[in-house]
Amino acid sequence: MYNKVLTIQDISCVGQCSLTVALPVISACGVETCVLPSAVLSTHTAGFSGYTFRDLTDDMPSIKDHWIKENIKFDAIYTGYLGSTKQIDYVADIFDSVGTEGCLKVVDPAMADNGKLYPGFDNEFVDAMKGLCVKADYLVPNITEAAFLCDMEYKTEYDRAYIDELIAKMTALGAKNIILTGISYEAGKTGVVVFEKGEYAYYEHDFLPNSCHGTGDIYASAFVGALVRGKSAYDAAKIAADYVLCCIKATAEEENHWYGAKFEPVLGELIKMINE
Ligand code: PXL
Repeated sequence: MYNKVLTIQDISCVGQCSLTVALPVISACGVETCVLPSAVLSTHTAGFSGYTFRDLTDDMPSIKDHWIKENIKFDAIYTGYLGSTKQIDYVADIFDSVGTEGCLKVVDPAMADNGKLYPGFDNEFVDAMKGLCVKADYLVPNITEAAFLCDMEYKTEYDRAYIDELIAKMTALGAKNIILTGISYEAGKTGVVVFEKGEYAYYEHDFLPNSCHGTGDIYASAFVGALVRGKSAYDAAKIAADYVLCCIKATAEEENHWYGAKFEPVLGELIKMINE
């Protein structure tokens, strides 16, 4: 079946993240990818200074109304970095009004990493994001975002009990299925927790020391592409993790490529995994 995905996140003109990742990655999975830009920035906000920021919140209702008029519906909707708290409410409405019946909703609460919120985000935004998580079939946070959503301390060293508590709190918030990225129980290893229909599974892989910016977006995009192509959540989570590893290795070959991950030269690896 040929499915159509809508992804809602910003355009960082330069920076290998958000829409400049989601569009090519999901398309490479063989899935039609429609976009709703949440904001336009000259670069992403992690490491560049003086970037421009055009908030597109006020364009969203009329774009949605036009789609409704044209009877345009999406088989899946995947949200990433959103530009404002008000926008989160609009996105919740978009979920309800332009999704097909059974539309798959994936929310990456892209707002924080390494224990900190991204510039421009505050507790009000976090609270609004909690409301969007309830609407998601799959929530794809990293451990920092999970800690913010649960009002829990962010830890760099933890055990299974800490992760179970995060999952229990996100479930209590109303999250259905959770793909929790960057979970490391052992030095030199990291992995992904796949919590689906109340069952915990874990895919562990090598930890690569040269972590790159933008890998969360690559991960969530590949996960969505694989899921829409009919893979199980566990297989999609595994494919996305293996693809991110390929991207990080490709990036390590280049000196000074600090702002993003070189995902383009290894898109072929993703396509192979999707078609296996
Ligand atoms: O990769 C997440 C992301 C997306 N968009 C913008 C960002 C970031 C992370 O910093 O700044 C604008």
